Amino acid sequence: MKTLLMIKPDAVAEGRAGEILALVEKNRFAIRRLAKTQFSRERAELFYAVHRERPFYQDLVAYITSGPVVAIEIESDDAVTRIREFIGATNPADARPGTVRYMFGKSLQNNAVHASDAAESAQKELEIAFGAA
Ligand code: 3AN
Repeated sequence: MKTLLMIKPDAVAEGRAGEILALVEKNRFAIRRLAKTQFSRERAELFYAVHRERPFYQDLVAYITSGPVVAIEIESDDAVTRIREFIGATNPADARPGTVRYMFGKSLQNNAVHASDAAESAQKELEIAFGAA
């Protein structure tokens, strides 16, 4: 099974991508594709479409388009669950020590990384992040 792990703009801008990739490798997740890319507003709106009605939607779109992201396609058994355990809780303040968001997240919005929350969203998000084949 495949999933998308994505390093968000502020973590990329602060030069944290290498450290986060090193953790991915240390945890023996197989990296199938890797791309540094900047989301257009259209891609961001598609990517976060499930949050369209939430009050933080516009901020989220502005944030994710604010600079390049690093998209990582991960393949493993149970990839969605295992990667979400690896990154930790959405709010870094609630994330367990050792998780990516505990180490690199700064706030609920600036939480360093994104990971797909289900197999179906993983498929859709991989297409948006890497562009349709
Ligand atoms: P996750 O990224 O852990 O799947 P979601 O899908 O609930 O979390 O939220 C998507 C993104 O929206 C989060 N990564 C976070 O950056 C942002 N977010 C979620 N809830 C809030 C909130 N209450 N205020 C601001 N940003 C939020």
